[in-house]
This record gives sequence, structure tokens and C-alpha cells, in this order.
Amino acid sequence: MDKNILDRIEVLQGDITRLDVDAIVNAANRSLLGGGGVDGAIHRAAGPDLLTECRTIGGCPTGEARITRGYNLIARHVIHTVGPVYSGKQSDSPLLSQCYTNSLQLAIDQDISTIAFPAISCGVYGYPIKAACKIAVDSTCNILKDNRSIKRVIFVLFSTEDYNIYRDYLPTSQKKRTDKKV
Ligand code: AR6
Repeated sequence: MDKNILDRIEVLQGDITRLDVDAIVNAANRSLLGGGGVDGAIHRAAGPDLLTECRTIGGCPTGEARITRGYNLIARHVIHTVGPVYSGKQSDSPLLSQCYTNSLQLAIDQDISTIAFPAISCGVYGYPIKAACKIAVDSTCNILKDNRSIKRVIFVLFSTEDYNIYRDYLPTSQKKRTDKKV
């Protein structure tokens, strides 16, 4: 992988709601009206105004992304995307890839230069973390290779096990930057 691309990618272990970035990505459901997991954590941290804005959007199809303000979050924006429910079919992987590419494209369109992703679909939606990690990193690198406006992409993993999978997938040059916790 191109060093210029990898220099803009980090892996952190911790709570995505605490990050100081232009946008954090939410692993939402199609209603965009909140739920459990990272979605619940983001709504709790952002406060009720986030739900009020989400109600005006009218939902989001799987693989697409929508943007709102961040309200009480440190992050200025939330990009809500809807991952696939893992089915083991070939259609899962392009849909998960679209979550990353559509979120990044939205960030580019909105002049967002720092963005953090959770492991979309890897909780309640059951996507195997190793396969999802490869899709997340490869899809992101594909966008970054043609783009200069995104300065920093952070993959935030809740568990040590998931964090180690991402760290192992990224090349050695990146590992020195991945030993932080938030
Ligand atoms: N920071 C970072 N990662 C987190 C956090 C956090 N605060 N909390 C959980 N994770 P999930 P999905 C990780 O289930 O699989 C919701 O109800 C978690 O460990 O949040 O896309 C929505 O409303 C896991 O690795 O999202 C949908 O109905 C990852 O975030 C449904 O769940 C994603 O787990 C979406 O399911």
C-alpha cells in the first residue's frame, strides 16, 4: 500500500464518541432513529437534538450515508451509515464497502478532513471482523488514493481482539502509530 495513503490512517482502541474529529461515523439502522451498540452510545453522547434532526431525514438505505450535526459530541458532525446484516451471501461485501466509500464521499463533499469509523456491521449485524476489516481498510485506501482533502481516517475498535485484527492487517509502517487508547 502507498505510504502517503497509510500515513493518513490510524487505528485506535476505545470509545468513538470521545474523539475530536470533524466527523464520527455511526453504524445506524435504516430508520436512523437510534438503537443499541455504537448507535446508542452516539445518541446518548450527542443528546436529544440528534434524534430530532434524524427524524427529518426519513431513513437511509443500506450502504448509503447521511450527515447531521454532532450536537454535544466533540465531533462537529455525525455521518450515519447503514451496514448490511451479515447473511454469508456475496451481496454482503459490496454493501459494506459502500458504507465506507459513501461516508468518505460525503465527508469530501462537506470539506470534512478528519473522520473516525467504528467496525460497521460487526456487532448486532454479525459481520465477521476479519473480513470486515479488510473491506474497511481496502475501501478507504481506494478513496484516499484519489483524494487529498481527507487528512486523517481513524478506525476505532472497542475490543482488544478487534483492535489487534486491524493492527495486524495494516502494514508494519503503520503499527508505530496504532498503540494509543482513547
Ligand atoms: N465506540 C466504538 N465502537 C463501539 C462502541 C463505541 N462507543 N460501541 C460499540 N462499538 P453495533 P452493527 C462497536 O452493534 O453491527 C444498532 O442497534 C461494537 O463492539 O453497534 O452495525 C443500530 O441501531 C462493534 O464492533 O453495529 C442497528 O440496529 C461495532 O461497534 C445495529 O445496531 C458495531 O456494532 C447495527 O449493527
